[in-house]
Formats: sequence, structure tokens, C-alpha cells
Amino acid sequence: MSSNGLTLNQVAERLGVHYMTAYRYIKTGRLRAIQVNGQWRIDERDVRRLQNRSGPTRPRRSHRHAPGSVRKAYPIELAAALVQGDEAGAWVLLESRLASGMKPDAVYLEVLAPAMRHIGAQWEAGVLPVAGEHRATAVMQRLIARLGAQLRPRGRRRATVIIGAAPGDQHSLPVQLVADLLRINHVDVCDLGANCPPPAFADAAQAVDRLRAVGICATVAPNRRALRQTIDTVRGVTSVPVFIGGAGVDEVIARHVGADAYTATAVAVIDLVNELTGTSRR
Ligand code: B12
Repeated sequence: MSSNGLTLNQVAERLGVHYMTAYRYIKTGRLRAIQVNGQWRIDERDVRRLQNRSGPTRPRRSHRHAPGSVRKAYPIELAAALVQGDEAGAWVLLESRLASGMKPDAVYLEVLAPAMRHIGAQWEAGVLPVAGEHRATAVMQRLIARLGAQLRPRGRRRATVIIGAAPGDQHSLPVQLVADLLRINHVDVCDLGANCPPPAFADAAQAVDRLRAVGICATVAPNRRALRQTIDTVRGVTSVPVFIGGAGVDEVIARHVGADAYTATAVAVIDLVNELTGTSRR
């Protein structure tokens, strides 16, 4: 490649994208580039090749306008990379979603979470052995750690929320996903992970600053006595609302065990926390 190739801004202009998007193309390997005196230089032929691959240059647009069938394919593609243990491939997929303008919370809600649900459905249908599910989980945990660290916003946090999986529940991933979504929304999160014993919720409630709520996530049918005990133990040390959600519980169970609120989805968690902190959704 000649050292007088195109600059990042020139490439962005040719492709009709933001220069940050062009930068992501380089970082994700879609576009070759070299650095000359700290400036990116890109061969014009590579830009043309990228243009030909993606069709004619279109005006800048958000992923929301991508056809539905294309959007539905993202989680399935990611799921395939996860069960193969292909962390690098999975990461490129996520980076390309962000590069195309997909918002970080949409990456969690429309790509990561459905990919895990797809894997669960395959396991339930007997198509995927349990080893595949475990392998996928291990890769997903590494992806979330990487993505979460990149997307953490700067500035003051509005409040702290404690979340953890119900006693006996091994599903830490749904908690991690919601933890990142809250962090993106400028909330500090104390993530207590999987199978959290009741006293640990209470210990954490006493240890953190500006606590605004405690959330318990039950992905499989919970032990109701343990849930009630968790809520009672938390109430012994703080008066903040205790909410329960996740695929293993419903509103009736939440009421039965004495929770202050029930959340059916991750978005409902964000809305509840926003309501408690007097903020509208970002
Ligand atoms: C990965 C996985 C596992 C991993 C967990 C690893 C980990 N570290 O998390 C392992 C292998 C350990 C596992 C074990 C089991 N699993 Co499992 N698992 C899954 C799988 C594939 C993905 C879970 C996930 O990450 N989902 C993604 C999240 C985003 O989905 P979500 O549940 O919709 O989460 C949202 C809500 O919970 C919501 N939310 C709403 N309110 C609130 C409130 C709070 C506070 C929070 C934090 C979140 C929240 O926010 C989340 C984020 O969007 C699911 C499939 C699925 N449909 O989810 C099965 C699934 C949950 N497992 C299932 C089962 C049956 C089991 C086992 C019983 C299997 C077995 N026989 O051993 C055990 C249970 C062990 C136990 N005691 O907990 C079933 C549950 C069926 C049911 N409803 O009872 C599922 C649905 C698979 C299926 N299709 O049958 N599992």
C-alpha cells in the first residue's frame, strides 16, 4: 500500500459514513490500513472493494432501517459463533453492529439476549448438546466483559442498584446483561452474580452508597421460601424497594413472596430504576 493513501476522513466521505464508523471498519478488519506518522492511510482500491461488497454507497442510516430478516439473522449468526467457541468471530460481529450505528443497548437487547435464547431453544429441542451451551456461555461472559468495559459512560452515577440471581439459580448471564444496561444508563451496579444467598444481598445493601433498589432475578422456577427469606433479610437492613423479575417468575409469584415490584423484561428493569431515580429513558 502506498503511504499516500486516503485519510480516514476521505474514506468516511467516500463511503458516506461517520469517520468513527470508518475507524471501526479498520479495527474490525473490514478495511486494511496502515499508520503513517500517527495518521491512518487507506488504499483507494480497498475502499472500492468494500464499496462493491456492500453495494452502492448509501446515505448514512441506522440499523433500524435494516430489513427485518437481516436484523433477525444477527442473533443466529452470533449464536453459531458462540457454540463453536469462536470468540474472535463473535467479537467482530458485535463490533460490526456497533459500527453500523446500532445503539449499545440494542446490541444487548436485540443481539446478545436473543442469541442466548436461541441457544436455549436449540438445547431444549435436543439439537444442541449441553456442552455447546456451556461453551457458548463461557464465550458470552468474555464478550460481555469486553463490551461492558468499552461502553461504560463517563460522568456521575445517579444511584446504585444491587442485582443478583435468586438462591439456587445458576443463571448469572441475565444479571450481567441487565447490569450493563443499567451502567449504560448511568447507574452504578453491584452485581452479585449467580445463586446469591439471602444474607449476601443484605450485606451488599449495607455496604454500597446511594442504594436505590435491590433486584432479584429468577430465570428458573425459584424456591419461594428462599425468595421470601431474601426479601425479609434485605428489609431488615434497608427500606429501598425490592423487585423480582426473570423468566422463572411472574407477577403472582412476586406478590406472593412480598416483592415491591415485578419486572417482566430488561427494559422494565431500566424503566423501574429510571422511575425510582426520577429520570426519563435515555
Ligand atoms: C446459559 C443457560 C444456562 C447456563 C447458565 C450459565 C450462566 N452463567 O448464566 C447453565 C448451563 C448453568 C444453565 C443451567 C440450567 N438451565 Co439454563 N439456560 C441458559 C440459557 C441458554 C441462556 C440464559 C440467558 O443468558 N438468557 C439470556 C437472558 C437475557 O434471557 P432472559 O431470561 O430473557 O433474561 C432477561 C430477564 O431475566 C430480564 N429481567 C426481568 N426482570 C429482571 C430482574 C432482574 C433483577 C434482572 C437481573 C433481570 C431481569 O432481563 C434479562 C435480560 O434481558 C437459557 C435460554 C433462555 N431462554 O434464556 C436456558 C434456560 C433458562 N435454562 C433452562 C434450564 C431448564 C436449566 C437447567 C434446569 C437445566 C438442567 N436440567 O440442569 C439448569 C438450571 C440450573 C439452576 N439451578 O439454575 C430453561 C429454563 C426453563 C424454565 N423456565 O424453567 C431455559 C429457558 C432453556 C430452555 N429453553 O429450556 N442454563
